[in-house]
Amino acid sequence: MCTLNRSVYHRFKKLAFFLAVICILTTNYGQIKASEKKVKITDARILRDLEYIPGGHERNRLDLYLPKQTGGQEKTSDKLPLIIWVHGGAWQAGSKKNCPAIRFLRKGYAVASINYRLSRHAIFPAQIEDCKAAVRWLRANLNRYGLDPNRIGVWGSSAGGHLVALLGTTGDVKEFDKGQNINVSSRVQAVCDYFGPTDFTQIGKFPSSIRHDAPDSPESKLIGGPVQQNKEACQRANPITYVTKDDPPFLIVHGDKDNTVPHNQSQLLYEALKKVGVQVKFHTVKGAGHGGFNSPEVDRMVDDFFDKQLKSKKSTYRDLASLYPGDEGIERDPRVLFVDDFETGTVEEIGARWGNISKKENIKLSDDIHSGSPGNRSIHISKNGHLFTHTKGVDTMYARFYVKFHEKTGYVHHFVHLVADRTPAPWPKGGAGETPPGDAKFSTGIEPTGKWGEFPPPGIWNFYTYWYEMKTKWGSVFIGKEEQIQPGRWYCVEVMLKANSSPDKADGEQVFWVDGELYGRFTGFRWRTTDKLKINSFWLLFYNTDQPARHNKDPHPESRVMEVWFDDIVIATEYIGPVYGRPKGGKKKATPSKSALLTPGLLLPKPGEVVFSQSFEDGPGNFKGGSISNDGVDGSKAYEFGPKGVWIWDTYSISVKDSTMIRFKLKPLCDVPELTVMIWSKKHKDNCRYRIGGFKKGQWRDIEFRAIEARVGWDMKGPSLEADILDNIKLIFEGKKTDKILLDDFQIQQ
Ligand SMILES: [Ca+2]
Repeated sequence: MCTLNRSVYHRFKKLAFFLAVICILTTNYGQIKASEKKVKITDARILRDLEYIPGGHERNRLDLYLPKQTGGQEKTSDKLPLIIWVHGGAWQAGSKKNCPAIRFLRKGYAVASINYRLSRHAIFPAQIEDCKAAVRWLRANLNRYGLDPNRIGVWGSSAGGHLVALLGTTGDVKEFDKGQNINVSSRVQAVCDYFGPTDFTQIGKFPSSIRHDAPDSPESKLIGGPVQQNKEACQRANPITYVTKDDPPFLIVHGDKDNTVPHNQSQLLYEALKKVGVQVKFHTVKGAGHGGFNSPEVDRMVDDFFDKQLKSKKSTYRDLASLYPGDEGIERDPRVLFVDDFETGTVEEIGARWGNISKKENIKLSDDIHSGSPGNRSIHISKNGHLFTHTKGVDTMYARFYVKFHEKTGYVHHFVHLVADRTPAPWPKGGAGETPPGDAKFSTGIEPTGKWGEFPPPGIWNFYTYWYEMKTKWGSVFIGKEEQIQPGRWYCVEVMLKANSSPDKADGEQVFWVDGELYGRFTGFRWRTTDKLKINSFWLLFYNTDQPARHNKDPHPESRVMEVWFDDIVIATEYIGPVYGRPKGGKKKATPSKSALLTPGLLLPKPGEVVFSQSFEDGPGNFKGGSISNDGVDGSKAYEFGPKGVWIWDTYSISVKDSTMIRFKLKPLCDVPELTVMIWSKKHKDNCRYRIGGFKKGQWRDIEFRAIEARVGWDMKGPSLEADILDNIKLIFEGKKTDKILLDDFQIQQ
């Protein structure tokens, strides 16, 4: 009974297969339906119609299938391999829609399925140019999807088999790389070729249902003329032409009864690859025609092939640094935001390119370098000092620095910080003991801590973090692996700070590594309430007081030497890794970066037009509360006011944007500890305040602040003036009736 059923089933299967072959033949080896069998997609994120040539032909699109668990792999060893499916259809038809490779999603691969221009859109080499453009685009964008740029396999059937074979053998050929991402490699690491044509000049010599030598054959249409009269074009389109021993491993599968693309086409490719020593397996499916193998054995062979070549392979690409031996040229990588190796310039010049330096007198260049250093110098800070800089604002920032503490180091008060600041200033802002507003600021410091005396100086690494949801007003501490930092030894320290993806999601993270080893990962942060707040500041800080010695009950604080060395700083949007290998030319010099604040419009919006101004030359205008004075800037007129203040109402009406700036000059004629700017908020039905300190009696001072920095509430943590209407302003201060301040050159910029 069982045997009978099975035999009926087999006969039915054979019949079905036969019918399928007939169908295929009638469409001129078009749709390889039988091999492109439908696979159910579960648990995948599907990104459809991604333009791999932005603004290119409508066929230059691909679908990307990502297993749900991808994303957030910051080290490349965690990243997934990718299989790219190239459809068949005689270069005349077919679509990325039916993609048999999606079965690999379950096995922990990502899958892409591409369209390319058909022969009616453009003749060869348009098709291979498109395939290569797709590989380059994918490779350039893999990181953001958590994929490994060094483990890309390709699989295609029939015309797609021809194109994947070409991708495999032309990895070292430049002529088909055209257009965008041109510096990105189009090499692939494994090729599975399902019965693709190869040598068009020989394809007509074997039995086939197609007259391949005819002027309207698929091959003739592809190369733009009858194959036998265009042998050179055939050679150019033949994967065998480009076979070299550095080609990636191949798996070739072909039915011995293929009546469309003769089996011999694969035989020729196999022999050429084998001859030069390329790793190749040629599997002939007995009795099978043009695809439709429907064989678990063949499926398993393909699975094993990709598993062996991609999945089980340790990627040679470890991290960003491994692409640039000795960090040479790393500053030119588009993922890199800032570098300094301290090989160039004086301390003064270094401070100038960073944008801000403090206690210059405590900072000097040193010839003490770490063992992997590709350079000759590091920077040395004693007691206190900092370098502070800005990068383009990003949602995820990685920072790497090398650091060494003095052998006799004590406990350190504050150390290196990453900061997100909505209204960046050239100098680091204070804020200790203040909870920052969720739309204005968050920061994390990677710092050594003695953990209340448990560890000798400088202690162990921990994060010291400020954000709007922190529990205490003095910030929060996150301790990772409790590994004593050895004084007098160089370390590679790396930090990652990742903003939450949207205001309601608590998916922010912070991670740190020491010498490439993960030491601490902390997740679940809602760092910010608006995605306008970006991570944009890096603070190389060495700040010391006697407080940590007390907290850690240091018995010998007087014997401590507070000195530190830093080197090889790289800030990027991807995991960087320790310096890898040596530069080609021995020692190298990076072109150091400069602060993003020094490039107008890169970090701060370019100032718009001045929409209101008053310099008091023709009287007070609508300013009230004071009187005209002749002691203005450069002998001009000014406006003098007392503690009751100066105000202007209903004279202008300006909507508050990120770029809206308020500027004026003040000269106190008395001692004024602090002045408050008050702006009535229509949105919040309350006053917004902005406080200014640091005045010197008798000295003019330029005040400039972004209007959104004014905040409801005296503690400055309330909502900002964003999207409010600015139509009034009042300046007040505390003092005696006779105390006076001069105001001049008042301006508002949109
Ligand atoms: Ca250096």
